[in-house]
Amino acid sequence: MPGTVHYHLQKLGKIPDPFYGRNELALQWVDEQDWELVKTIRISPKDAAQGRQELVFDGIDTIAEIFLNGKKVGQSFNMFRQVVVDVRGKLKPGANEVRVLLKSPTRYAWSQASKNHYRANADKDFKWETGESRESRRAWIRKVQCQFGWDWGVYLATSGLWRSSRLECSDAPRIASLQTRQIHLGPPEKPNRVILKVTARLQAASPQEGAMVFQCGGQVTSARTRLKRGENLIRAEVCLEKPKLWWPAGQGEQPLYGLEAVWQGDNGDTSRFSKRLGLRTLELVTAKDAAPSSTSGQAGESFFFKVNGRPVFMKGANWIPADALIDRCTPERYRHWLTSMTEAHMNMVRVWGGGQYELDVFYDLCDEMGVLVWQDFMMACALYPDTPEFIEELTEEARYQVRRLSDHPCIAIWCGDNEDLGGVKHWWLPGGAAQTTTAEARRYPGMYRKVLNALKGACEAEDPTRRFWLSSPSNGSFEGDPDDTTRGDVHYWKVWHGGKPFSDYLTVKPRFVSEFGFQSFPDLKTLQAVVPAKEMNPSSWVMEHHQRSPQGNLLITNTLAREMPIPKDFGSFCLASQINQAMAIRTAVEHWRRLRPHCMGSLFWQVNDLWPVASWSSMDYHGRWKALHHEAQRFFSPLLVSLEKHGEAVSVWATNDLPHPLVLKGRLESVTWAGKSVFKTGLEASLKPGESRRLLTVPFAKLLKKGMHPREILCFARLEGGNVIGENYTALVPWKWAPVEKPQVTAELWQGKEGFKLHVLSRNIVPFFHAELEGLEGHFAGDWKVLKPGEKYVWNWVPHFQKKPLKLSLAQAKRRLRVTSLYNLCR
Ligand code: BMA
Repeated sequence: MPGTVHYHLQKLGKIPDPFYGRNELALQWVDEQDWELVKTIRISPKDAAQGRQELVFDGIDTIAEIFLNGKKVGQSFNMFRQVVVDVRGKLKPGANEVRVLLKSPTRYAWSQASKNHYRANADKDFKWETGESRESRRAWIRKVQCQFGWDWGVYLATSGLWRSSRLECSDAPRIASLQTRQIHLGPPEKPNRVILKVTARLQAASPQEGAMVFQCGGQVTSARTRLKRGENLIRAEVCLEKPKLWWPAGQGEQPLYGLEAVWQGDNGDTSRFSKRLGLRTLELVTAKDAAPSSTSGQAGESFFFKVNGRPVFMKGANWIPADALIDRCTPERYRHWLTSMTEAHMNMVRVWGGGQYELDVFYDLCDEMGVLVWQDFMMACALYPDTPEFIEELTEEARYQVRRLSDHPCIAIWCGDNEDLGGVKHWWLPGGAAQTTTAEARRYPGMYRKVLNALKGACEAEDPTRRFWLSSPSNGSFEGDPDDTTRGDVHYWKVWHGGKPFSDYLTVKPRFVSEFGFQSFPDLKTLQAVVPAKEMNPSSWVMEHHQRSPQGNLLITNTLAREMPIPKDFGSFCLASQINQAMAIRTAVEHWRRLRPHCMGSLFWQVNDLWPVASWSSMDYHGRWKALHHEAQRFFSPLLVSLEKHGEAVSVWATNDLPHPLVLKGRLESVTWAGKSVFKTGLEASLKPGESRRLLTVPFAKLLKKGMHPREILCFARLEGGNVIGENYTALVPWKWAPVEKPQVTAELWQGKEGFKLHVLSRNIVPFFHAELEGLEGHFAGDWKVLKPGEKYVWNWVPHFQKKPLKLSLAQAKRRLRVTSLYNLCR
């Protein structure tokens, strides 16, 4: 430990890999058992005599009794809370036995549900494939909710110690938390000074005297204090002159300041706590529109984040737990995901409420890389109990998590839950699929309010610097429609779950989109590792197990037939589904970015997977980039050039997310598939920071030669200014009708100082050119591009998870080079 019982059983060879085939179903017994962890700790006579003796568990998963030398000393009901057990007087010099009895989470949830007199409605199926009740009990246990099955996830309800645990013996107090507030003085983008108001929370086992010393940015403040037994708050101020501000990725640097708090007891004992801070102001601006928005024609409320006084458009995606078995999430894997996000110009990630408050390494990396975090509290698609015990657990959890995380500059917002309000307002009305009774439906709004108000109260008390947002999606209040597009955040699912065409996205003009997504299959390699060869077909017995969205395969196949030529084999089908996914999300993001400042954020669903599965992710379980992640690198680029098709015309837009003005020149061109230029015109634009503007509209008639059909050409636009480049294209008909020709490409591998580079040049238009180095984990930066004839591209090879330099000659690498394109996937 830290870890899960499941993964330990797998490592010991007691159970097979739960991800392989349909193994998950045969492993359901694991979460129906109680498990026991035993450890012998040897302690010295000195430690056995210390004033403070505490067993500290940062996270017990989940229902547990804790025993020391055979006597029960503590318990746990919530995996999201720290458990501190006072064991003073119970330790003896020499061997001590610590035993943690982990109770079956599934049985606990079921017993709670039947013990109580009402149903907490929850979406998604409970052990759906084993044919057990469809009614979910997961809401009754404070545990990762998606471990009870989700529309992309396995049912593996783990047990274990999932964060670190330790025995602390000392005469010094425990520093339970250290929190700061910042007061910025001077211009918001360049303050002269930041005053840090620091609060340390000390837990002392006995009254004692000493000094508390705080250090930050070379400044030291200290105060003599007399501690009482129990909790003590010590406050101080540190003044930082000429502070260096922390910015989200793409807006500036991410300098971090170390803050250290040291208790120096007069008895000679010390304790310390250190963390890193980023100096920034952040505000969520929700202001009533003075007049109907010129974009939507409706008046509503803004919804945008202002960092250091500057409005920033949020670009990013939703994050789920990165592995169904958390112990397999190494820091290297976290680093890979976060680096991949910033490589795709993301500046925000939403830690979704059906998962977990992430491990420290996640937030540390977000701080370092400038990725803001939309942090949900861990409740999703369910109605949560309003029993006093449950509310008590939830508020304690919020206190602990907010104290733990609030100093991370990356955290932008606290949000109550995922889609629970939508459930109360829409899904769980009588007559719906949830079979809610009228009595239940009458009760639900009150229950929801009670739970959320308690959470809000705890959150706001612990962190007055951030907004508590009621639910995602919501308009910010209990009243009205949580899916209101004129205010608040929205989840837009009509294109996936509703089966509407991609163009439907263009009709939606929200203020901030925190979810919308489209599925695809992962890479064939990813599937081959968990699916036997004879099952390699999207709708086979095993493959359907690796597709959890009830309509998933139907929608992938239907929409492929709607947009794309039909792929020739299973591997090509997987890749074509990824192209289709990329096109769906590209349509939405480009549109919502064009709407800036009316719309100020677009986070797609979802960036990662927790096992190998067909899903909405842009990177698969192994961190392999799907076509969507490459496309994100283009559609999230700081200068977006985009082509909007409307009626029989195309408009060129430029959207500037950079913090400085741009003076741009370029051109719009239409080209035949064979590579002949048909129409060309110059483009010029000056853009203010944050400006998005339509530059030019050209009717089809001009883009085409007389007698030509729109399917015969593709339009390319490019704008350039200084070292900023934006480029893009649009087809005028669905890809399936485009007379794509056999690619005439040369793709040559070179070796530079920083590694391999692919030089790509084509004579005709090559849609979705894809290259890889077989057997190597990595990607070419620029991959899956629609190649413009005559244009030279240089794509760097970016290895994944590589610690040492690759020992591979150019000749060897060349033998591994594989290329394909839309044409090759279908013919
Ligand atoms: C969203 C999420 C998840 C779900 C996804 C895909 O609304 O919040 O609950 O996995 O849709 O259906």
